[in-house]
Amino acid sequence: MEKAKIFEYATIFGAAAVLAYLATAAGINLYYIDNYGNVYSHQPYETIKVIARQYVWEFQYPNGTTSFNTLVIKAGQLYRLELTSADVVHAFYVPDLGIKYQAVPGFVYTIWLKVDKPGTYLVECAVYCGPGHYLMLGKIVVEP
Ligand SMILES: [Cu+2]
Repeated sequence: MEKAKIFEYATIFGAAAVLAYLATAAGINLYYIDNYGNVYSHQPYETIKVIARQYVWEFQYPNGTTSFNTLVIKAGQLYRLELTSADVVHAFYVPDLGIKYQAVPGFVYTIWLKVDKPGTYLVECAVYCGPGHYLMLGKIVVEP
């Protein structure tokens, strides 16, 4: 093979290898990126299911227990919230944590959550979901 051809192939395969590496690295990390661009790969996390329904927030923990309207988590621990709705469209709104996601029946939205400051944070429904919408208040209790 002449030198120009070798250089041509080297360029093509070199570029392909770089692109393949970037796509793999991005693909792996995309799963772990939160709303703010924080990447949580290689960190242990717990999954909590958040189910919105008229007019209550349901939280299902990994140990099989369930709570209503109050989510209890630990400060500094990483959580993967899986948000969905059991009936109509709601929105999971936690103003002090910068979280506002729609809860749509049939879809699951992922929220990576890590709160370092212990305290109580207000949860409200931010989409009018029926006459009891105003009742749909909850809280996140972050324990030290
Ligand atoms: Cu609602």
